[in-house]
Amino acid sequence: MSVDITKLPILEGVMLFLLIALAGAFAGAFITTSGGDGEAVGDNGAATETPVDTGDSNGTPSGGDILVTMGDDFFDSNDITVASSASVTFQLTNDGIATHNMRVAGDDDEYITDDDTVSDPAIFSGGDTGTLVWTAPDAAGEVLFRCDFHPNVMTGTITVQ
Ligand SMILES: [Cu+2]
Repeated sequence: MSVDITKLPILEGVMLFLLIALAGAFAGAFITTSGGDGEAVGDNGAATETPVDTGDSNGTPSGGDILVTMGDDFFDSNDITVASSASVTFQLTNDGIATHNMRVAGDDDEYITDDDTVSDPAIFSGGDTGTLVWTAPDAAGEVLFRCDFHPNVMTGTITVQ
């Protein structure tokens, strides 16, 4: 059932041409729109992947080694972010002259209680290195840490997400 456009009157031929052009434009617009939607979904997908990738490449949120340097009297990283349930080994260095350590509070947000995690060694002289092996809670939240020798000024927060 083909239509021979040459046999149609001019007006009908023009109308048919316009109709086809219009249909094509509509289809094109539709494809562009759905393409845009697809792109948006792709962007969303990328957006959700990006923080995870960033985290993984930083080695921070999902666990592993996190370098923390202690100075007189501060932690160079006092705002640390990790993923929930992450197994973290803080690699500690005392770059200062004073004595320092690192103590992570437990669920009670209190220090010198049974659920604390303390660095090994518990006392760092100037230049000493050590570790603190710690597992992030399963729930998101904030965990406090400090140096026992400078508990008021040498503090930090681990954000669990
Ligand atoms: Cu200290």
